[in-house]
Amino acid sequence: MKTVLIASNNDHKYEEISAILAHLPIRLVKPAELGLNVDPTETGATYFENSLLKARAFHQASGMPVLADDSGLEVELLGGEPGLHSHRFSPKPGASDHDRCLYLISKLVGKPKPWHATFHCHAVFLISPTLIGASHGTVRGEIIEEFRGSNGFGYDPIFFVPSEGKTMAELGSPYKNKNSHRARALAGLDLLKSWSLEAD
Ligand code: ITT
Repeated sequence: MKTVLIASNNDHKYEEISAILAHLPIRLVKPAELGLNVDPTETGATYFENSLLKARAFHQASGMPVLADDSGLEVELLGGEPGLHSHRFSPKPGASDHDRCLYLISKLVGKPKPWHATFHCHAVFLISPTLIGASHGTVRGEIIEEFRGSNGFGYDPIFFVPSEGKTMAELGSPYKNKNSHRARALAGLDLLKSWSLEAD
């Protein structure tokens, strides 16, 4: 079976990508399974550039086809912040997902509601330095002040999906893996689909 390396050190992403792509005849591995210690600095100016940068770094280290994902949350009232800085958003050293959510709420308290926000994901599938596919996905919602639900990761407990009346963390993986920014980006990754279905 064809094997693809997930170019991410975030185990939550690995779990979600594995579930989203479960219908494809490919085996996904994470860097730790190969003993890879690669942690590229995300210096790109866009999600695409960061995703490509991660894909190239993991491909260079492994020689394998790789699948990278760069994601972020853009809040309208904050001019699109935290965006590309979603992981490094909180000023607290060693900040957790919970700290990042609290910091985001603290930036919004007092501002008019609803606090519209959009998750973005740019996925890159790189087979070789010149054979690359990319796709972008988004999901719109609102940031809320209270934490609700225990599924997912990152900003999911405070990301409310109005059409469902629940946060992404309450909706859980069956919903998220069909409707998230990541699910939508991966659904558009035609090169991954065609390559996985080609005979060896
Ligand atoms: P890698 O770069 O190793 O893939 P990362 O966690 O740094 O892992 P990103 O830069 O793509 O990944 O994502 C930045 C942050 O955006 C991430 O740490 C979360 O806080 C948040 N985030 C991304 N995807 C999310 C999701 O599906 N649900 C909730 N928050 C998410």
